[in-house]
Amino acid sequence: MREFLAELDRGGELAHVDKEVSTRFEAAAVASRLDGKPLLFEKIKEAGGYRVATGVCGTRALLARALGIDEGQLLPRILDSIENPKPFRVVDGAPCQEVVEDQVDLRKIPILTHCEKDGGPYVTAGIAVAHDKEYGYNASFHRLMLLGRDRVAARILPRHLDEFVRRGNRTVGIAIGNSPAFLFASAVSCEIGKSELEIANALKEMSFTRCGTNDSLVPADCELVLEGVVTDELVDEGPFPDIVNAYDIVRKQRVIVIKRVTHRKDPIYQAILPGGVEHRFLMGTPREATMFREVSRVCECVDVRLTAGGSSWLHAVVKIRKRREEDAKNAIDAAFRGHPSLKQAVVVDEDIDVEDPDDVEWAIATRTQMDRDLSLRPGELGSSLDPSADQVTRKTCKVGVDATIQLGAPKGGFVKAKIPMRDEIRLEDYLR
Ligand SMILES: [Mn+2]
Repeated sequence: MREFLAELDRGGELAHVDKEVSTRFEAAAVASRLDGKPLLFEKIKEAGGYRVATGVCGTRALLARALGIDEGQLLPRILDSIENPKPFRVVDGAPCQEVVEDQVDLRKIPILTHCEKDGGPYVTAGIAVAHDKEYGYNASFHRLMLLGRDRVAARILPRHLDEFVRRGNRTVGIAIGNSPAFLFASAVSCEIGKSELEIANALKEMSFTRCGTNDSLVPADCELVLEGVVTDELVDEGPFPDIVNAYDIVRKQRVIVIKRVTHRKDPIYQAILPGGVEHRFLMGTPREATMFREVSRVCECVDVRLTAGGSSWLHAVVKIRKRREEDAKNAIDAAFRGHPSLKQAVVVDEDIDVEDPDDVEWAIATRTQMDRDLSLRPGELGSSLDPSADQVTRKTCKVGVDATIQLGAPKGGFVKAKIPMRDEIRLEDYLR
């Protein structure tokens, strides 16, 4: 992360906050006002030794830059790293272990309190790495609610870390202050046994180091590591807002006891604003890639976007180059396969700008007849993060919209009228 921040700084793209800020609401308030912008808090009231970074990897442009590629190459590159993960190096003497603290006191770390009803201060950019003899190394994000000196409550969904713990692998290395490649790879959901560490290394070469109190690995160049043990003790976790920026329900979740903290000499704590641009980007973009893959299997997919209005999670726009009438309907089915939490899929032609909600709505307004182009799918399994879905069964009504031009229809009425010269003229030549 540090290397990338320095690169942004050289280009004048990192905003510095020199005024001393509190971890209680104030840092989150500033981060929220500058949502999506890389930001470094130089002075933290409650934790003198630390600086705090947010917005490190909140946009396609930032990730593409960190990976050294063009934005247009992003989805294919992500898919390639998932298909072809790359074995990584393990090194000793890592920067993240410059300082070793066996007397753990998590209250010395500037863990932010974000929103008014939050259950406590929350670690939002912590990535837990766990090991299993058969499945190898797994990395995943888990929000952590601070409980006290050496204890946090971790939201652990019934996915890979949960399975690892059930199989008796209780130790984790929780890495904080990570590079864009590791942040991004850790947000990818793929099959168990495929290592997010290797996906990260395929995105951008990196090395890992072994924890001191357990056999987990963490990125050698991260800022801060919490070495912990996942216990069977359950406590109330929450309230805390998730990606749709609405409060998630309070649940019984496991306590992780932290045995040792290691960090750099002048550590930078990393926070991801809940429900903010960076949270949505990291969580949503891997799903855009898996939708792109699934749609590409049934027709020619040009691009996929989860929309900002749909919290970069629930609504998608799929752009296709339509060759057969059934392409659009097949693309809708494929999009739902590629992202099971998806609630609404709109399929558009290649002339529509998927980044522009007005353009997408224009396609719906001028190219659909809803008795023909709308498909409702009631009673399907959706996202627990959608407050309107059944919160226990996750049952929801999904919707597909075919907003493509019908093949064989006279094209004239569907194409935007063009004004010649419009894009070539220099406005300075015309205005006083
Ligand atoms: Mn995994």
